[in-house]
Amino acid sequence: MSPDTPAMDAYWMPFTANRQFKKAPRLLTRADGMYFTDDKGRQVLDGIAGLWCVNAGHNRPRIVQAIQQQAAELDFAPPFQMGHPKAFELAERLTRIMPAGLNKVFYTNSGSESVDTALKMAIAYHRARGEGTRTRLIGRERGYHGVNFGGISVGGIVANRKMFGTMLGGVDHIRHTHDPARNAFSVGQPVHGAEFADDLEKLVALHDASTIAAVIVEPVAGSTGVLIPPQGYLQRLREICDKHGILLIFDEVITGFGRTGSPFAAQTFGVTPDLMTVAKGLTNGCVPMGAVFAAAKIHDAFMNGPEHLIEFFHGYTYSAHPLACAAALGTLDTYAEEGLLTRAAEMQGYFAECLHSLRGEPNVIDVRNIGLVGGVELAPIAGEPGKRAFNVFLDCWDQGALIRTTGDTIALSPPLIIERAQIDQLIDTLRGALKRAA
Ligand code: PXG
Ligand code: PLP
Repeated sequence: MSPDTPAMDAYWMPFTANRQFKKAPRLLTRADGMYFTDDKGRQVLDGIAGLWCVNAGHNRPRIVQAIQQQAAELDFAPPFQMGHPKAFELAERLTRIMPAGLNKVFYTNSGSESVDTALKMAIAYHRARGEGTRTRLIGRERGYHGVNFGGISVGGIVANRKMFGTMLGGVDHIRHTHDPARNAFSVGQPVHGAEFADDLEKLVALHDASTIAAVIVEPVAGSTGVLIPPQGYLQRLREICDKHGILLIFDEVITGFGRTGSPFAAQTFGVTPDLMTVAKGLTNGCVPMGAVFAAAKIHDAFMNGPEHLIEFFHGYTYSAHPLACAAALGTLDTYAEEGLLTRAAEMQGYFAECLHSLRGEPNVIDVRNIGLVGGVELAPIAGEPGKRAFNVFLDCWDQGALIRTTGDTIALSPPLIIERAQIDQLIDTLRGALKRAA
């Protein structure tokens, strides 16, 4: 540890092996473009866009300037019963890139808050229309919807749920779509598995549609190992929801803002939800911000009653924070100027070719990809799940590349500005680490 290493006792780190980390800290001190710099001055290639959020790369001038100017001009404005111009400007700008059919924006500060907001909107929407029995929420196994109580209730990650008691009542889950026996090493969307969506029909038969408010899924499950939707799956989910009056929520916290080759995965897959949650890439990760995009019919259902009364009893102190709005506007400018919201579609062929060249390396049992997202699943070390992938992560860090692991799957999601030579560097580093982890 260098003499400049700070004291580390007080900071209880999130989703971190605290004791292991503090014995051998990995500290980042600067970032620019595709690279971090660590506390020893090493350059580390960012293979995961920070944490799936820095889609335009680091230290982008328009975003930096926007934040600096905003801090000196209007540092805070109360969001309840008050407004500021950039909050409205940003919402209008967002409607230009959203899937047709969605045109209302509610601001939050994170993906987790977006999820809980969307779940509350769904339940309250049905009640506002006189269908107050529709309170049940349906999630999916292996879903990740953040860490608040609503999100872990509909989520499907055992470790994120088992410590926290009973969570929300009235929640059920459909099966996940991961089917390596039929789909291993699929390039892009797997062929098999549209029928997994029929689980929703089973839950309708069990609970009755009149009790179900909404279904929430990630179009591509990110945190649980990059699970790509089988061809026709999302379409079928949409059809079943329409048939039974159930709202469909897409959690696009990871897939939003260009990750899959279109501004949103809804556009990539040609399926429009009723509500969409976003965060991360909305501000390029520079200032915390999230949002829920809603169809007009949902918003409009609340616009009843006396006009001086609040229509939706929900909001955060920092909803539409001026710094976040400024950062988001600078981010949208950067995305537009550089064509980043569709750049993954241009790069995905080369990325897929390089990624799938890892097939045949030691312990690689599946490779999955869409846009600029990649998953490489490894056979676990017997009796030590997650350890092999974690060893690969530590090795890549030593070799100057930041990757992410979840269980024994390695996830890649580089900034959308990545060039071919950097894709080569990322995959070569990973290949070396895989060979050493054999
Ligand atoms: N929904 C989805 C689909 C996400 O991926 C959240 C909600 C929650 O967002 P916040 O901003 O509250 O963290 C996420 C976040 C990983 C990883 O390692 C992924 C996320 C967060 C932390 C780690 O894959 N996604
Ligand atoms: N707890 C207390 C005591 C509060 O007064 C507030 C907000 O006023 C909150 C929690 C919620 O904080 P936030 O609006 O930042 O989510």
